[in-house]
Amino acid sequence: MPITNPKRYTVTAALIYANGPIHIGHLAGCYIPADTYVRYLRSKGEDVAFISGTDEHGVPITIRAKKEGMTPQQVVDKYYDQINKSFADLGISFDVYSRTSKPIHHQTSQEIFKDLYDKGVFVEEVTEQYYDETAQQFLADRYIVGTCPVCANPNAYGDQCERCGSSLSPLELKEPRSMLSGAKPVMKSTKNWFLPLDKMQAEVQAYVNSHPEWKSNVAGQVQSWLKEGLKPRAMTRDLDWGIQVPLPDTEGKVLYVWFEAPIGYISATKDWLIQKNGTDEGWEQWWKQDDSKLVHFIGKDNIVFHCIIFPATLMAEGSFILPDNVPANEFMNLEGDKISTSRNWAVWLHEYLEEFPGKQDVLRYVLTANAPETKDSEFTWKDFQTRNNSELVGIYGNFVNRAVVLTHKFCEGKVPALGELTEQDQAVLAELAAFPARIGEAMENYRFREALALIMDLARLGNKYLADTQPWHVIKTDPARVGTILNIALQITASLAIVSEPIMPFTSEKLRKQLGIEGDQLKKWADAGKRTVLAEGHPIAEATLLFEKLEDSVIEKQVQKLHDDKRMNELAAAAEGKEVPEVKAEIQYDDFAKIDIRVATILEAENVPKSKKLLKLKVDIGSEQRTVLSGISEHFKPEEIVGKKVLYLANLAPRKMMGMESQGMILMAEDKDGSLAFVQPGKDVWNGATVS
Ligand code: B3M
Ligand code: ZN
Repeated sequence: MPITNPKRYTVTAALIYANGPIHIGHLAGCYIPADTYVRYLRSKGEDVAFISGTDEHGVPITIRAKKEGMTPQQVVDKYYDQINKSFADLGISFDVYSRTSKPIHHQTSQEIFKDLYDKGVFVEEVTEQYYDETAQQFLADRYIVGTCPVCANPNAYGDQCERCGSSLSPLELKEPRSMLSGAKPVMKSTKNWFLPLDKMQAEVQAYVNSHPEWKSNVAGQVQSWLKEGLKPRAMTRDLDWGIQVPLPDTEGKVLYVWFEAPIGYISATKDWLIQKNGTDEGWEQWWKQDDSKLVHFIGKDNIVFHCIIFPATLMAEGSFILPDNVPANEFMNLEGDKISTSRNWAVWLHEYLEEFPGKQDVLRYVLTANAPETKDSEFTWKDFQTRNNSELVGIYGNFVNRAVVLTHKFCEGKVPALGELTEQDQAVLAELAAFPARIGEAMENYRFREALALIMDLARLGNKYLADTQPWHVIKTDPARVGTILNIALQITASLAIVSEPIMPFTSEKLRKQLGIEGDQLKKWADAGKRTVLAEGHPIAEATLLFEKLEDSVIEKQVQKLHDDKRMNELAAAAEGKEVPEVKAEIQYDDFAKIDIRVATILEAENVPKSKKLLKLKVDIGSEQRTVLSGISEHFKPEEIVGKKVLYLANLAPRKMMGMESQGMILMAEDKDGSLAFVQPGKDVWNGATVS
C-alpha cells in the first residue's frame, strides 16, 4: 500500500548517462512528469527534495568517448554542462543536479558495497566472461552485442535488448561480437561478486505485491520478471572506468554501474545538503524515515533496476526505506519512427530552446498533453502547432486576454466588486471551487495528462462564462453587473495561474505578473478555486500575450531539419566504414592512349524534366560545344556549376537518355560520404587542352 500522509517526499528523476544531449523522449518519459509532480507538492506546501544528476560511469560513457575521440572524463564534463543547462532553461526545478563522478558518490556507494560484503550478502564467484583479445579487455554489458535470444534482434546488447526490452546476460546472446573490435570474443575466467537475487525472490515478491497501486505498465514488467524467476546478478565488472571495488586485490574491477547509479540518488541528497549547509547532516531523514515517501521517475527501460535490483540492494542493507512508487512512462515516438540518438532522429532540447526562445511552456504543454503514460505516444510537429494554436492560443490565452482587456476597458484596470450573484454565477463559482481538488487528485496519482485536460477545462469554463454573459453588451445597460461578471472571470484566471504552474511555470509567472499576484502576493495551491483570490480594487497590469500563433513555415522548417539531420547522419555513418576500393586490373599504355580527356567549361546547365538525377549541360570543349546529360542533379543546382572548368571524356560513344543524346562525360570524384566533386585543372587551362 502506498504510504499515506507522508511528512516529506524524496522525489528522484533518472540519472541520465552523460553521453549525449537530452531529447523530447527523455522529457516526456521522465523529467516533465517529475517536475510537475514536485512543483505541485511544493505548491501544496509539502516538504520535498527533488534529486537528480548525471550517471557518469558504465560502458555507454566509454563507448561514446571512443566514438568522439575524447577521454571518458572529457565526455562526461561536456555533457554534464550541456544537460544541466538545458534542464535549468526548461524550468526543471531540481533541488540538486549532481554527478556520480563526485567523491561523495564514490564514497557512498563503496560504503554500501562494503557493508553488504561484510554482511556476507554477496556470492563470490569465478565465472567465464567474454574477453576481447585484440582490445585486451573483458566485455561487459554494452561492450558486447549479438542476436537477442527472444526476438532475434541482431543488435541486442549484453545487458538488454532494446527492441523487445528483455533483460539479458552476455552469455545468452547468439553470435556475440565485441563492440570494441568487432572480433568474436573468447572466454576467460574472472572473479566477481553477485547479488543473489534468486534467494531474495520471496522478499522482493512480497514488496512488489504490497504495491497494487503501481501503474499497470510498471507492474506488468515487474511481475513478468518475477515469474521468470530472479537470477543472481554480478555487482562488479572488469572495466577501467568506474568506481573501484573497495576490496583488496581488485585492481581493474569496478562496481556495476546499475549497482552504484541508483545509490547516486542518496549521494546526490548528501551533495545537496553539503552545498546548502556545508554538511550532509540530516540526509537520513530523506532515506531512512518511514514517514518519507520515496518516488522514482524513470523511463520504461529502467523499470527492473528501480523495482527489483535497487530495492533488493536496499533490503539487503536493511536500514533504508523502499521506493513507494516508480511511475515509469512508456516511450514517445517522433514523426512515425522511434526516437534514436544513433540515427539522429530526435528533437534535441538544447536546439529547441535556441530555436523557440521563450516557448518552454509550449513544449512542456505538448509533451504533457501527449505523454506516454499508459502506452507509447507520438510527437509530430503538426500536432505541436495545432495544440499551440488552437489550445494554448485559442482557449487558454484567449480567455485570459479577454478577462484582462475587458477589466481595463470597463473597470479601470481594477478588480471590480462582486455584486449579487445569478444562478449561473453560483454554478460557475461552484465548478471553479471543485477544480483544484480534481486536478490535485490526478497529479497525486501521476495522471498528468488528465490534470492538464482539467486545467484546460477550467479555461474553457471561463471562455464559456464570458460568451454566455456577454459583458460587452451588458455594459450599455448594467455596469454593476459587468463588474460581477469580470470579478468572477478574473478569479478564474487567478486560479488558472495557480493550478497550471506545475506544468507551465513560465506562463503562470507571466499571468501572475499581469494579475499582481507575484512576489509576496504569491498564491499557492490552497488559494486556488476560491472566489477571493483577487480582492476588490486590486490593480491588474495591462494585458500581454501569453502565447502566439505558430506559422506553417516554422513547423515545416522543423520537419525538414529532422530529415536533413538524419540524412547527414546516414552519410557520416556510411563514410565511417568505407574503405578505398582496390586498384583495378592492369592495362597497357595503349589502352590508356585510346582515352581522350579534355579540359572544358560548362556554359549552360538545366534540369531535365521528369528526371530525378539528370542535368543537361552545354560544354565548350575548345573545338566545339557539346551537350552532356550528367547524373549529378541530386548533388548540384544548375546555377552553381555554370562557368566551372572541368575534365571531359571527349571520345565516349554517344548515348540516348530520356529521348536526348548525351555526348561524352564529365569526370567526377566521389567522396567518402557519397558526395561528388568536379575534377579541375590546377590553373586556368584553355578549353580543349588534352590530359595525358
Ligand atoms: N543511466 C540509464 C539511462 O540513462 C541510466 C539511468 C540510471 S538511473 C539511476 O537511461
Ligand atoms: Zn529482443
